[in-house]
Amino acid sequence: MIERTYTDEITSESDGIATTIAGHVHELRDIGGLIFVILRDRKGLLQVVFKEDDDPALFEQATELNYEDIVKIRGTAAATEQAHRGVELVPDKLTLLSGAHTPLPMDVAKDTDANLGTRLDKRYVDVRAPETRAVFALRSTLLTAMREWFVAKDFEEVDTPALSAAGAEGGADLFPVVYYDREAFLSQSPQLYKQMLVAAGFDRLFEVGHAFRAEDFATSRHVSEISMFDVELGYIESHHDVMDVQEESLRYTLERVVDDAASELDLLDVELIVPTDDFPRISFEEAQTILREEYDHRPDDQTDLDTRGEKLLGKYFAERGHPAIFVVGYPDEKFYYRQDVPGDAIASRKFDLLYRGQELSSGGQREHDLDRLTKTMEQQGVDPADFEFYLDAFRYGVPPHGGYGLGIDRLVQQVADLDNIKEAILFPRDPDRLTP
Ligand code: AMO
Repeated sequence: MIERTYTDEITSESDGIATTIAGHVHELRDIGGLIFVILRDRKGLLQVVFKEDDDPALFEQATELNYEDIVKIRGTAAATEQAHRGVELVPDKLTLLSGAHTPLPMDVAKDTDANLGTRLDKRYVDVRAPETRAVFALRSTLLTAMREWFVAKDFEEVDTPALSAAGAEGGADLFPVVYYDREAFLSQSPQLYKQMLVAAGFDRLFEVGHAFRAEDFATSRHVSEISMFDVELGYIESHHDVMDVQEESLRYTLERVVDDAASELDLLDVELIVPTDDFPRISFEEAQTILREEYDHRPDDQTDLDTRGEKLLGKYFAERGHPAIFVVGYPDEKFYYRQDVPGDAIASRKFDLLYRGQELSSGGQREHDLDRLTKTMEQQGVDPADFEFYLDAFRYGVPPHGGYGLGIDRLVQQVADLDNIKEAILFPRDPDRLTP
């Protein structure tokens, strides 16, 4: 390894210490006889000042530098009030490790000025910008925290296949792939496998994986490849047990982000409010009543909330101190949710979590009775024969169970307050984008 110190370890208290730093030339200012280089590494920025009078040969070398060149600089730390962080480096050796072509596709120091298309085309340059990099540091903190909650609560992490014989979420949105001599599909969701694993005795499980949706969309909250945090648990009494898990894990995750990603939130200029009260759990009918009576909004689809409806509900509950709510009991749900349960006042035990006016997850109690499951499939025009590999698991004993799938990209979008979900993904996929 090249021996070096990260810039964040060099502070005004490092005054007089000889050190070597390495990274990109973030900013470059030549003011005649003096060249200021701001070097950027993974941890931050540090100013380096080349003075012609002190070392003409080294100064000459610095005049050749370009933005984003990768350099190694040896020098001595000097405390100074002139520099942004109260310290700078007085260099004595400069090594160019790799040159950057000019012109650059965007100004990295002010990357958000470029349009999103250009930014995504040149993502490896775009993520160099500290504000963009902060999104991914925050994302990593968030995922680590969420995983930690589940591990601490005795959930097991599992891996289910990305290649499957049938889609769990509906036929039209599948990506077909050639699988030897037959057709297979990229997984839309680990749904069926989560349930088969509960049947197998994994009664507290989670999976962090990718799901693929061949949806034709042009929105700021959809992508074709999603990162999903999936959860399933057995021996539940109702969907409320599942909502409890989701509520506690999300609250913990957000608290950890506030503590552990404070500098990233600061850089992104976000004040993250963690919901402290219980998340309201309102029925689908109550949601529709609020939309109708408060906002005169009547979604066309009587079985779902539309984007505007979700936004309005988000506004309504935010004004009452609740950034997160559950909407429970959607009608006409997918075959794997329990629906029309005798005694229930709601149409199904399916819920969505809305956070700041956007759907973050779907979940619920599952149908674990084989006869009812098969009947619902038939009613919905789904051929049980295509799902025999799944249905067979229900013949050998399945405890009552439920779970949810949370869109990680949407959560990061909301937490980092990004306009477009693609900003929350390193290399997003959409109908027009398969590279880089
Ligand atoms: P659902 O299809 O609602 O449920 O997906 C769960 C969550 O995944 C996210 N999501 C998406 N994010 C970005 N782009 C998309 N195209 C996209 N599609 C979905 C959303 C959504 O809430 N099997 C069920 C979950 C379960 O019941 O356990 C499922 O996949 O945040």
